[in-house]
Amino acid sequence: MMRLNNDSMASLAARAAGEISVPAYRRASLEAGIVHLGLGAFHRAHQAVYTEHVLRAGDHRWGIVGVSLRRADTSQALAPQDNLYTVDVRDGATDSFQVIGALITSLVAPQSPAAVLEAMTDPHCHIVSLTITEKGYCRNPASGTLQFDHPDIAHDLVDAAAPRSAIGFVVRALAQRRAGGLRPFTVLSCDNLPSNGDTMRSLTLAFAREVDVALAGWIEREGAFPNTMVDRIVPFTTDADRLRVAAQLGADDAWPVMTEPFSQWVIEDRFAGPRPAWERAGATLVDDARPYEQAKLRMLNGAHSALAYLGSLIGYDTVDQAIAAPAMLNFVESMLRDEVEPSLSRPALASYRAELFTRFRNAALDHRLHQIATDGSQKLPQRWLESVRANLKSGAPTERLAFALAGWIVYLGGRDETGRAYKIADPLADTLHEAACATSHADASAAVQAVFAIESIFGQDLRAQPPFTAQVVRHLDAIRAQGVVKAMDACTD
Ligand code: NAI
Ligand code: CS2
Repeated sequence: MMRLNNDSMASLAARAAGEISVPAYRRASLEAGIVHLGLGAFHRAHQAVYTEHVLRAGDHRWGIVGVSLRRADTSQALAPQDNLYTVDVRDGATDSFQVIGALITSLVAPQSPAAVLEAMTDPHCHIVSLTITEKGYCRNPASGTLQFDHPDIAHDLVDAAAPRSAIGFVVRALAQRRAGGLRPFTVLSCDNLPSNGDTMRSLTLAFAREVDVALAGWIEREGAFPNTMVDRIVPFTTDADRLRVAAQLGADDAWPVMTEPFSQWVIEDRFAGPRPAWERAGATLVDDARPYEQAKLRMLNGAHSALAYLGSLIGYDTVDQAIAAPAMLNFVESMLRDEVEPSLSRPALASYRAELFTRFRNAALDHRLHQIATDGSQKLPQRWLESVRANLKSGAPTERLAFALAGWIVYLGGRDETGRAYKIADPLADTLHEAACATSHADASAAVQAVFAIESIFGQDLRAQPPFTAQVVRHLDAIRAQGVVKAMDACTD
């Protein structure tokens, strides 16, 4: 079978007779207006799709230079196909396919850090966006401060010319732009972090102050780090997805991405320079994205994490399987309604909640619970613990959030209720496993104490909330004694 690339695209378009949407603009005319760090599935199915719309409408300033900060696999897959790839949108009944032309180059930072810096310091580059996962920010998840002892940060402070971390690249490129008389680019975090722009700004400034105080002052005055709320479920791509896309395309695509029809992007409209008219592609430009972003992190992602840990323990593999279980649906619905929504200010929360459940039921996504369960130490502070803190302050209930935490502690044991073992994927995996399992099963309170003592997740305040920790202990005992479903039913009654 032929390979997707610039040459094969025209014949694909003719063959598919309008069923596959392909770029009709001249890709060679694109300027490299955006450098994107973290060329994973999400960027390619979300921000790149909005940008593709802008390019197809005729504004060719916004070609994307994609950068992998870790592995060469994405670049190796995409380079032989001229960086074209397919987005397969599944609504559960049908698929629709779009070939994206926005990605003009894919670089691998460890192979060529100088090429990445060159792209970031090009006068055409106005935006550096990021989807580097929560752990890519090298921050303490509880306090939000930069981990100066993180190996990548420690490296970049010494060897600034060949950075490893996203923050090292951003600060080095901004220093070079300042030295060259260029304006700063806008830094656009698109990760699931609380106040992702403000967070990136404070980490960047903390790093820059160590390098050059005058540089930090310039970034503070001239730089822009808008907050964003990003939402589209994008599971990792499997070989079955590749076969399905090839069958439709009539050509091999080594790394297509698949996603749901829903897509939302709320962006604070404060850029340091020009930006694409993403609003024409459906993005919402606002003054303050935080109400949207808080609701999304605590509701969608909070529910996802509860489904991931509790569902995995029961033995489910995917989100749609877990949400089909009446006990799970009932639990997650009441968790959102009674314990998450009271502290949120986004409009129309009840309809937002209903829409989430429809999205979770999309079985065509085959969204693996294991993917969501990854990196809990980096995710849970913003997904669950912020709701817990708000409720402890306001007097709203915390029973289900405590139950979810107890479920996570059981999950950290590494074995589900059917006896199946799984791997805990988390930068703190060993510490977490040890804390959750160091004590005998009879002593749930020692396990809760040990887990809550991990300050980078829980801070210092939550372990000093005896009524709340007692709830977690009680649920941990109940799950261990009765299993998740029975304990959950008792908790939801
Ligand atoms: P992915 O696994 O396809 O890609 C992750 C990317 O992050 C890769 O480019 C990888 O090299 C990079 N990365 C991983 N660890 C890193 C580190 N320590 N430092 C720097 N870069 C690192 O994942 P995907 O689906 O692209 O998701 C990435 C992020 O996008 C998520 O963590 C989340 O913050 C955000 N997001 C994802 C959504 C999804 O449904 N997949 C939806 C909304 C946001
Ligand atoms: C998920 C998210 O992997 C996870 O942790 O909760 O990536 C989720 O799919 C997205 O945030 C949806 O927008």
